[in-house]
Amino acid sequence: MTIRFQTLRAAAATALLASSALALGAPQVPQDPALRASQPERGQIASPVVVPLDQATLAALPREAVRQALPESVLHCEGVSLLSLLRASGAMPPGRLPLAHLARYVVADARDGQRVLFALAELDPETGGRKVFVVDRCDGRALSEKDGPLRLLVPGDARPARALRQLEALTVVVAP
Ligand SMILES: Nc1nc2c(c(=O)[nH]1)N[C@H]1C(S)=C(S)[C@@H](COP(=O)(O)O)O[C@H]1N2
Ligand SMILES: [Mo]
Repeated sequence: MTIRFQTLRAAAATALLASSALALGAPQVPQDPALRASQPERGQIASPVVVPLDQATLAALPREAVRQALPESVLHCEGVSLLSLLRASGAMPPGRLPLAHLARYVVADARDGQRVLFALAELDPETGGRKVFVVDRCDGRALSEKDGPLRLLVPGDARPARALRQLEALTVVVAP
């Protein structure tokens, strides 16, 4: 009886210590994997992935017409969707975006040093549905050196701050 009582008392003390440690520590996170925004194996996804921007890659993708309002003008351009480019180059898987990719984003670099980014979830048609384009022609002619030769367009952005001129590189990474 004594041993049993002491065992119970020890167990109760351990439980009390454990619960106070939890109370002091980080908030408890649900352990159901289905509730996780990203999966533990996300480290297995290649990062960084450099997205090709060469002429042959772009020429193989469907071309679309894009209208972009800018502070002082409206551009009528043509180019390819960023989604099709990311999928064609293997940087984004086809179909429903796996949960592990919700922590990934594409960084765009311009020659003038300006950088912008888009979460893959933002681009995914089933999630954010944001349409982004890589264009090479506007208003009937190839883009100038000041604006191109490639430019991003994001017609749905309220402020066209991500309509990146002088696009030089696209890189997909997992958030650190
Ligand atoms: N490379 C680069 N792209 C850029 C910017 C920039 O500073 N550098 N400014 C952005 C902002 S804030 C706006 S409003 C638009 C303006 O486009 P425009 O210069 O063709 O009128 O370009 C966007 N793209
Ligand atoms: Mo701007």
